[in-house]
Amino acid sequence: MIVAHPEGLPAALAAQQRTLVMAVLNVTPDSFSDGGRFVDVDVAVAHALDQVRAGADIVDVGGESTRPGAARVPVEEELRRVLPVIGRLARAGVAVSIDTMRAEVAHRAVEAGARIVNDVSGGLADPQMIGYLAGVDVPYIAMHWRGHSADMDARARYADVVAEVRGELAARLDALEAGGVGRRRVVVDPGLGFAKTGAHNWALLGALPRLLDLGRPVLVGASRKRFLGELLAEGDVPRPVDGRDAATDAITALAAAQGVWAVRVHDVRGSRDAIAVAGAWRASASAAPTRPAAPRTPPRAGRMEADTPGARGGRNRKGTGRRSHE
Ligand code: PMM
Repeated sequence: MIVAHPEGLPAALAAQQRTLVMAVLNVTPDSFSDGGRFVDVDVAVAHALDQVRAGADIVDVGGESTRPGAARVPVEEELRRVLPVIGRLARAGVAVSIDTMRAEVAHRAVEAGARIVNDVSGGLADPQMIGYLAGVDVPYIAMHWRGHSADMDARARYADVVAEVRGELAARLDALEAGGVGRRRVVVDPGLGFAKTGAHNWALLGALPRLLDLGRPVLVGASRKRFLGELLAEGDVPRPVDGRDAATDAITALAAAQGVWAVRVHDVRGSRDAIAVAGAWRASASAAPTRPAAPRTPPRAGRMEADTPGARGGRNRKGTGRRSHE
């Protein structure tokens, strides 16, 4: 079951009953996976429209790379990169989110037509962000974050990564609420790869239900990230970025099956297919016939397989003549 959509989402998205797909559009010269490809406005807009045709629900436009070690860009440069692209996409009817840590960029992007603010710092990088958000009604994605890219790898220290990330996200929800940003508008995100090692990322993915029970929609951004390159490495050589989409799609399917609100991905079609598979799987699981009644004679002691569903069906076939699909 999908956790409710955040308040303030465009109606066409709020009507969807499935996990949403947010397409990545980095208009940066240096992002790890698509850096430099979309710095030209026409190329960026054409790519975003392709992503929408492939099934993207949201296009996430970012003008500042957050790859580990990246330096910050001046605000004027970030604005120069994102505003023309957002304006064109918004006029074309695309639901745009602005991927920024800066209140001023969020403000100008929303004025230009962005409908969602995606802040990888969860409001920690810019003291003006919460005040800005309190005055508008757009949904806000608050990602788990411990510091800027330049030194975030040094902050990847946890005694219990799931408990700490969960607790730090809960603290952001409280801070946002105290600043006038109601939690019903907020989506939370574990921030895979941000002050996290591969092991931390896997621990968080394995504990999605604990993040979902914060009571807020959850967004997962695993697409093409380093931990997938490490998972698929041959020897010491990580799988290159362009060979990580199938693994990303697998994460989308598993995350969608658990009810995440959205995935942020580069390969939109693969994730839409994965979401369709997860949806069909869940629907068939919930529509499965109820189990036949338990056998009257208790199973003989010492037969471990008597507790498996297959063994139960076998006994029923023998005992009642009923088959499981009847
Ligand atoms: N990851 C990146 C950038 N923005 N936003 C959210 N909400 N969650 C993420 O995991 C996230 C993000 C970095 O990846 P990229 O370089 O492919 O954009």
